[in-house]
Amino acid sequence: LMNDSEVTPFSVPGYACQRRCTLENHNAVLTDALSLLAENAELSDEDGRGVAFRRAAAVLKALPSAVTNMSQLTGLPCLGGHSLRVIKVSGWVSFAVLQVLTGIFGVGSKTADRWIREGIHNLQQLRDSGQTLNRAQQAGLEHYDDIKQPVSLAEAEAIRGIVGRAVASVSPEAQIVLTGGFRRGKLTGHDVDFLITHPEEGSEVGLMPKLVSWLESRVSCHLQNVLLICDVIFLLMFALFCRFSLCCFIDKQTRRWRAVRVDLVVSPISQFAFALLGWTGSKLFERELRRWAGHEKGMSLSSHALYDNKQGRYIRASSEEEIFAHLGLEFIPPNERNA
Ligand code: DCP
Ligand code: MG
Repeated sequence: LMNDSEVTPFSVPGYACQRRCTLENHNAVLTDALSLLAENAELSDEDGRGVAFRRAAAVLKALPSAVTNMSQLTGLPCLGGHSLRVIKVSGWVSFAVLQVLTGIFGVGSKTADRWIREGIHNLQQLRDSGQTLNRAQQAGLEHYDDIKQPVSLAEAEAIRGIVGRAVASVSPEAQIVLTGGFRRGKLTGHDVDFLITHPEEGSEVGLMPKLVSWLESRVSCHLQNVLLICDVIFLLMFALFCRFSLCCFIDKQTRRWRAVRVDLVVSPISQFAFALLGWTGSKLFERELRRWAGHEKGMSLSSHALYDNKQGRYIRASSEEEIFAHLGLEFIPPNERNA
């Protein structure tokens, strides 16, 4: 980057939830580096530093063109010394190892840390180590390459068909929405996120276990007998690993089984708008919405509710638009929440 006093500095509002940020990124080289540093900080449990890097990356992502000159960044929010300086990265070896181990579904940084200290530095060493793995970790290790591979929009839609069918058979009136990155217009994702609700408050109770057992019972039939739905040969198994993370095995035309992460969230209709807003992301956009709500409005926002701290009461909303209005923010549609 050159220094040139002729250049007009960029101007960007302080909160990501005040900005419109599409998937078009003119500063990918810079934001990739910052994201990597953020990930590094998060893996070493330095959340504060991680957030600082992510905020800085989000500011750069919102710029209308590539940064050509350091002086354009003068006065921009969230770009502290850490982010502006070229950062000497030490400990990349252990970072790379951590990335591999925490990349296993069901393995967090604590577990990975323990394994590294026990001399486990790769998947083969883990397989050979005789470590006791829980069900999620076993599947994560077995399907490591599949789960690492991005999910395409076509796959997400095929899975929507499967899960939609399952939802309809356990609760005909229940509704299912694709959330997460795909709702923001992304063409690939690391998983597929769904939000499920029922128009009658209370009828969503017990839906998740019913859904899971429906899927699991189907799965055992499929083991004997491959089933064709919508031209997609799909589903070897569905297994509930943690609260709502599933792993499903589908095939595209390749006739190959494929593991994909699926996140299912069930929400009562009274909380649906909050859940929809909360699960659509991006993660930074969500964090910034909550920061805005707290610091600027004296409110607490979660994916369940909005609470007015001063008045001491919950504020109802039945759409995302209403929530933005309560927060005194201009409505930003999902495809412009890619902070
Ligand atoms: N979310 C959040 N905070 C978390 C986890 C999730 O705010 N700790 C919200 C914002 C995310 C959404 O849920 O955008 C879905 O989580 P994902 O991790 O699946 O994120 P994306 O769907 O945005 O990314 P990807 O496309 O990689 O799946
Ligand atoms: Mg997702």
